[in-house]
Amino acid sequence: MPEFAPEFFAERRNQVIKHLKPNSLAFFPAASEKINSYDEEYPFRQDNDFLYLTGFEEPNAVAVLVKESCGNTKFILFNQPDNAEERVWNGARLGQEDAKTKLHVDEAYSIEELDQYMPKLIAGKKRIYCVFHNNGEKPENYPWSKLNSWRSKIYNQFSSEPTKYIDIAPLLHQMRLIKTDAELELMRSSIDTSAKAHIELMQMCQPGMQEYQLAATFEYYCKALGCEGLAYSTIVASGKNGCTLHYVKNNSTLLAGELLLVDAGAKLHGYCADITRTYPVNGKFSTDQAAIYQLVLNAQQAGIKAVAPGVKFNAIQTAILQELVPGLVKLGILSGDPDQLIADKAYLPFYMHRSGHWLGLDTHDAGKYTVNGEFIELQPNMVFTIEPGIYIAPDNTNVAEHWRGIAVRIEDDILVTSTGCEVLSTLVPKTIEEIEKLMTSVSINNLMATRYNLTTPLLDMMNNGKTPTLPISSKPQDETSDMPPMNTNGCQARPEFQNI
Ligand SMILES: [Mn+2]
Repeated sequence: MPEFAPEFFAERRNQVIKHLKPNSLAFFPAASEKINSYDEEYPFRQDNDFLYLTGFEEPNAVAVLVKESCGNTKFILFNQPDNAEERVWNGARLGQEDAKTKLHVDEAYSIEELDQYMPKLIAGKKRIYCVFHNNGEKPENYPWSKLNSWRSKIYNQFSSEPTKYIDIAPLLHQMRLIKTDAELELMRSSIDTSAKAHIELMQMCQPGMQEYQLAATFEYYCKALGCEGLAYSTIVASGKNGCTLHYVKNNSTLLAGELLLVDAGAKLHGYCADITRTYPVNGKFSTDQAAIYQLVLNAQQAGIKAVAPGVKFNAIQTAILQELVPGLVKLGILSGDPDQLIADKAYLPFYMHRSGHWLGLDTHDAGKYTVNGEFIELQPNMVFTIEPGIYIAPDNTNVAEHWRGIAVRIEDDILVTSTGCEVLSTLVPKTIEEIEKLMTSVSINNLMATRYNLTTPLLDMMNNGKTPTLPISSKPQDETSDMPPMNTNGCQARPEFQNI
């Protein structure tokens, strides 16, 4: 598995620097830590623009690229100092000395010196570049409030304000849109891992299981196979829950006769996968489910077929609609002339999102879809999803009752090649025949018992949806008798773990 070398990020910074005018400065803040509750933080997630240019995964940092009038350039990093107390509580930080060798930084300073040093760096510069969004940061942080405070210091001390503030996002995000070979290798790997985890879920899916059990298994597989975690909150939506596009409660019981929609992906070195499959809980599609499923699959295949360099992004949606809408008419879910129905957007109650999105460091990756009102053309090494769906709301009284509550989405990850495209997530079965074969060919008890080393009560629960009957002692125990004895220093001894 490739780890990115410091030269890799240096090359990206050089690409950015090439586009900066002389006598300018660009700065990129790291993400800050976010509080989950009280004093407990969410797992840290780096700002992706910062990560893309530095490969540095600590919070409280700012990367600065300077281009002098003479054309000389410098990469300056402000980052957290390493200190003994921090090491005890949170582990070692990179610090300033190691930043020079490990990140190829020209100059590194403590983040505590930022507000003192930045006005000096900015003073006399004609142009300041930064990303003009705050990426969920509080408005009192980056970039505007910080810039304003540095500007006021410049005004007081140097009286030479920069003349232009320029959004560098279009340049940076255009770079992120076209993947390098090293990035593609990581994406192939995170997509491959996600595909394997999807197959596991298809094999273990049984009536009576809980949606969250499948969600937990997906995450387990992603991590067990070497990814750092999930690209986004897993959606495991059974039955009508699939009609809620961003359903993440995952707390319903899987019922025989219903469909299950699983939208889930792993993340590897920050690179995301995003795959959706829909399949019958009991392994066999009903006639109605099969009709809707086949229609979505045909639409997805039409969308994939439309992909080639030079084709505009919206050609995919057009191809999808030209398959989906006539199909909905044939099934009696829509009525009228298909072309007119497409023009009138009559499909919106059943298909209300676009064909897909860019994929990369973000699941909905950076990069524009239109320029000056025109959809952009596809280029080799772009990666995106194609994910048509049909969602028939349970309360939609405009359609026959037997259709209501059916939700199907099929999503694959697509790489544009020089001649067409490659489906990167092709490993996960997608045709009705393949899915039914996979779901009915495995003995669930054997699979669960051997792969997860599960005990019989838990297997019973998973298979039957019943609460397991665990052995209990015949007489109530004295509450205090389970307490471990006190050590002489007054602390409780740690109880020994027991095998079950
Ligand atoms: Mn998606």
